[in-house]
Amino acid sequence: MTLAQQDASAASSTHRDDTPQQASSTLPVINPATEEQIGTIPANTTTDVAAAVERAREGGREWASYSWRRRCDLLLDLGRRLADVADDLALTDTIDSGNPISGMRHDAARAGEELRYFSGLGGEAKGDTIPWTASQFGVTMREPYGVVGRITAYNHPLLYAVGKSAAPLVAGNAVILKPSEHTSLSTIRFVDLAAGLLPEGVLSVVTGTGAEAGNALVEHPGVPRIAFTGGVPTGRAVLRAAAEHIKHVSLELGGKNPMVVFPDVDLPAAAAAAVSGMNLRRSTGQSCQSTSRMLVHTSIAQEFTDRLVTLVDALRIGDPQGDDVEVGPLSFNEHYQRVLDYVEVGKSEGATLVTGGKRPVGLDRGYYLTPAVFTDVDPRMRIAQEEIFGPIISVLTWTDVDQMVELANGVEYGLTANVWTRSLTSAFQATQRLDAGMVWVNGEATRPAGVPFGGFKHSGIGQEGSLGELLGYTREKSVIINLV
Ligand code: TXE
Repeated sequence: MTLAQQDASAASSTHRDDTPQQASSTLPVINPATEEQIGTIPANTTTDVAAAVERAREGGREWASYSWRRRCDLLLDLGRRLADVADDLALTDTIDSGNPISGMRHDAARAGEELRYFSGLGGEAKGDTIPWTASQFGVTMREPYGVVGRITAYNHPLLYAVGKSAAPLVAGNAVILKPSEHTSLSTIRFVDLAAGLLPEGVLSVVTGTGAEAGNALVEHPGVPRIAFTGGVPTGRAVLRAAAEHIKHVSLELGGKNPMVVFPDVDLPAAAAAAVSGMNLRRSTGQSCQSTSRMLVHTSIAQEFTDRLVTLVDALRIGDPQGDDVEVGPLSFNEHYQRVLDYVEVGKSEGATLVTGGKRPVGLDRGYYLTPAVFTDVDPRMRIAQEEIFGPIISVLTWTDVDQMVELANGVEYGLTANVWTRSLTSAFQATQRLDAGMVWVNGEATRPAGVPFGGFKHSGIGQEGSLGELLGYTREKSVIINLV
C-alpha cells in the first residue's frame, strides 16, 4: 500500500475530533499521475461543519486566554513536528496533487518558514494609545475574532494548510481549514500533528465539496472571519454568502500576470526567469502568481521566444515522484480537460502554437501536458484575457511603453507583474503604472516572508504573508479611559 493510500485510508477511517468527521458519504482521492483512485476523504455535511464550529469556539476560548508567547512557543513545537515528517508530507502532496516532489519539498520547507515567521510576530498584535487630556485618553486593543474559516485552493496543499493558518492562530483565533476536495490529504495529516499540542478544536479541518462544506463554513454565524484562496467565481460566491452575516472576508484570487521584457535585457537570463515565473517546476504552471503573458519589446521578440521555447522544450516531464522530474501532471481531470480546451481555443482564435500543448510521448496515463507557447497573440483573445492556471504561455509584443502599460493592465486581474530591464528608471516608471499588487523587478516569482502579497482589481481583497495579515485576524477595540 503506497503512502498516499495509507493517508487516504487513514483520512477516511481514523477519527479524531479535529480531523474530518466520519461522513455518510466520501469523495474519491485520485492520483493524477496514474488516474487511479487511491482512497477517499469524508464529504462533510453542514451538520459536520456546525459540530466543528462548536468545538472550535470552545477550544478558541482557551487558546485566546493564553499569552501570545505561549501560543507562539506551541506553534514552534508544531513546526518541529512538521519538520520531522516534512519529506513524508511532501510525498503525500506529490501523490495527491501531481506536483513534482522537488517542488513539494520546497513547499514543506516554506511552510515551516511561514510558521516561524508569524510565531516571531506574536507580540506585534498590539494596539495604540491616543493622547487626549491628562485624565482622558484612548487605547486600542487587538482581539481575535474567535473562529476563522480558512478555505484554500488545490495547488499548494500543505503550504496553504500551514502558511495560511499561522497568522490567525498566532493572533489567538481557532482555525477551521477547508482544503480543496482535490488535495486534502496533507492538510488532514498536518491537523493530526497538532494533537495533544494545541487545545482540541483550535486547529481542525473539514473536507468535502465547496458547495457543501465550504459554503457551510462561510454561512455559519459562529465563524465571523473568512479567508479564501481560490478562483474569482468562487470568491464572488463566498462574498455573497458572507454578506448575510456581514463577515470580514479576505480573498486571494486569480491572476493573468504579465512579464514585461524591455529591449535592453540580458536575454538568456530573462528567458530563464520566464520559465521560473510560470512555476512550471513547482506546480506545473498551476499558480495564481504565474506570469503567463510575456509582453516583449518587438525588437527582441523573436530571439526571446526562441530562447523561451528551447528552455520549455528541455523541461523533464514525468512521474512527479522522480527527483529529477521538473513538470508533473495537472492535478485533476476536470482541470486537465479545461487546459486542453484552452490549447484548442488558442489555435481557433488564430494564435500560433509554437510548441507544446500535447500529451508527452510515453506517458499514456495521467493528466500530462507538454508546456505550450503561443505567439501572434492578440490581447483580446481568450488565452490573453482568461486565467488558464496551467502550463500555457502567451507571447505578445509592444513598441512603446504606453502601449505596453495598456497591454499589461488590459485584463480584469491585478495580482502580480514582473519587469525585466537593466534600467532602474524604466523599471520604476513601469512599476508605478502597472495595476498589480506585487511587482518583481528582474524577479523569478520568489516571495520572501514579510512582503505583503495581495491582488488589485478582481485578484482579491486584503494582503497575506506580512504583519498586515496578522493584524487582519484581529479586531481593534477602542477604549476611552477617564481617570476619575
Ligand atoms: O479554486 P476554487 P481551485 C486561484 C487560482 C485559480 C483557483 C484554482 O488563481 O483561479 O484558485 O484553485 C472551495 N463556498 N488561486 O480550483 O475552485 C473549494 O472546495 C465556499 C489564487 O482550487 O475556487 C476549494 O477548497 N467554498 C491564490 C476552494 O473553495 C467553496 C493562490 C477553492 O476552489 C465554494 C492559488 C463555495 N461556494 C490559487 N466553492 C492566490 N491569489 O493566492 C468551492 N469552494
